[in-house]
Amino acid sequence: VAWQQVKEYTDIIFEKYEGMAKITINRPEVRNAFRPQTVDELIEAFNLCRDDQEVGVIILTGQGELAFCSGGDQRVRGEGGYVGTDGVPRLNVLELQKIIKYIPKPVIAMVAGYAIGGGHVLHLLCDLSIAADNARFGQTGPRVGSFDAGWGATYLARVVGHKKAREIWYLCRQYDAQEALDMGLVNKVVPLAQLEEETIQWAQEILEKSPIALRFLKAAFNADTDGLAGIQALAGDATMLYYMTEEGKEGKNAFLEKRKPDFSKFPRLP
Ligand code: 2NE
Repeated sequence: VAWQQVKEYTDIIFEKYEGMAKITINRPEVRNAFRPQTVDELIEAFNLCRDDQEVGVIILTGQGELAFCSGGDQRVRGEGGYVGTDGVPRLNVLELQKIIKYIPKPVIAMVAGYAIGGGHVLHLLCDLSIAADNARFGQTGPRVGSFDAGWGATYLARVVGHKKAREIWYLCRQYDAQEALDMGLVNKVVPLAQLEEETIQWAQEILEKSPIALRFLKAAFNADTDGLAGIQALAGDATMLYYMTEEGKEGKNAFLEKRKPDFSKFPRLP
């Protein structure tokens, strides 16, 4: 695939090709750990994908074969968060998590090597995960003085069950690709050399499907886990769809034309 760069960044690579966007964390020297700048760039790229009507599927990955992402860069972890060039400690990866979960387009994690700590949570929050046979998964928080008691714990329990999620967090072990597949943490395991080809195949199959159907399904899956915040997003999608109907337009047109709306011609379906 002839990926084309969308915009130049320091810590990530952002490319597009025929409806697919590929966002690559590009810090292989630290196993693709993220610092505040990395997260800012990822957030911007995801927001660009959200607004870009050509993009139907986003692939999130890490540069090289050794890691998808090893979580927060421990070298810039200060008091109260990860410290960027502005000197302010932040946990802005939580904002990134929200965008991955709420962008109304499927996000596929393409995982080679380690998906560890906060990097494991990123793959977890992607809609789908395709793993190379060298992938390794795990949380490290309680070992390195950190934890993600948000989606990193609770959504993990939804995906793999409570017993397994507690094991993953309490023991901080690593799990290979086959173990991850067995516990429902990834969708497919392929030889490393076929990872991108397989991921693109999944992306292309998704691109053939109805964007609004996919959008509502993603919103429904989120509404199931995210309470009123999830319902808000689902309801926003319903409103978007309603605005596209003649019935929705009649209300707006009547207001602008200073007349009573005539909804009589619209059916009251069973
Ligand atoms: C990822 C892992 C298992 C890889 O092991 P290995 O043996 O393949 O590589 P090595 O030698 O450990 O790492 C290569 C270089 O990358 C750096 C290392 O320090 C090393 O640097 P040099 O010695 O060559 O200079 N590196 C790797 N991960 C890094 C990191 N996260 N920050 C800074 N430098 C890193 C192994 O490296 C590992 O276990 N890494 C640490 C994983 C980890 O604990 N991540 C943080 C979890 S907490 C978190 O992410 C978080 C959260 O809990 C809540 C909110 C937000 C974030």
